[in-house]
Amino acid sequence: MSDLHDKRMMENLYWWGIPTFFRCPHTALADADIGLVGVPHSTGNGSTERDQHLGPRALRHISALQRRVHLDFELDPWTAAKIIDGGDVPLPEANNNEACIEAITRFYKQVDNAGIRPISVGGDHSITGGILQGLGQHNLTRKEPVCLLHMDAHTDVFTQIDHFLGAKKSAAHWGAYLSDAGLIDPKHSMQIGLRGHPRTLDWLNPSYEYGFHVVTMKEYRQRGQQDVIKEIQKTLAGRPVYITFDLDCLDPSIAPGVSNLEPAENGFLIDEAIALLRAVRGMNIIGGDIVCMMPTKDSPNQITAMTVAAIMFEMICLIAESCQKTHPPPSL
Ligand SMILES: [Mn+2]
Repeated sequence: MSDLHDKRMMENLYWWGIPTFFRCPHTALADADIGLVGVPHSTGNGSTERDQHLGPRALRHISALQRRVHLDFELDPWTAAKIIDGGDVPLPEANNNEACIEAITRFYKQVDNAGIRPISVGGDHSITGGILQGLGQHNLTRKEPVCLLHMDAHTDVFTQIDHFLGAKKSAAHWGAYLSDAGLIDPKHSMQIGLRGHPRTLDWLNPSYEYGFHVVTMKEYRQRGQQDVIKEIQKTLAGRPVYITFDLDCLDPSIAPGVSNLEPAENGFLIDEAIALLRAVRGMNIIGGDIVCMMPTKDSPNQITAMTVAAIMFEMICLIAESCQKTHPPPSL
């Protein structure tokens, strides 16, 4: 039995050793291709329980299970790219959403200056506002606005109300204020998986008015996966892509530990979600996030946290594969 085999075996035991994201080294934000970051923030959406700040800890606990190689891409991401656990965004004013969003922005400006592509775990969906205030039109995007692959049961483009339970840059507002600031380009962004019964009949109007490419869950079922993948590729190709994945786009049966569940209509199953993510394979993906995990509502076997790890592994591989092409491994 080789030492390498023993090392790989041990690294996959989630209950062994010190828990970092996917067993990656916890280092300063420098000299890395990909930084895995926790954003333990939950004051941007208080409409259900407020435990979303516990998401990063839950993922660190379980993610060693997914420190794997990618069979379909024939890729070992851990050698193809330098990947670190960049720690958690410090949020000393955790109960003040507006202060947290600006703290998140300051943190991601450092990430951007270091040239590190971040993959983040929330936290509620308001974190995407802070992250993209830090990344939009800067270094990684080469001063262009970011184009979104946004998977979600909800639009997050509220314009009719100026705060959500007191939070202004809230989990419901980020899509609108980032568009207003020119940090994202809605006309080259996709919103996919919107479903359920909303509070008002005009709920999709702001998304259409901003020009987002909207694919509701009903439209996805009618059109079929391949047709939607083609639209993603046509809309995002050649642009700086950011993936934001709200776990409520998934069916509650595979992700029960999530805030704002939508039980009235089937969500994506894991193969469907992963196929949509792979639509941006080979593109310039500057980063991504996974939001709205609610660890206190997870099942005892932590299926939601394991699903989050699987989605994050997919994002890691999508970016690591491009790093490998930029810096091919030395031939032996
Ligand atoms: Mn959302």
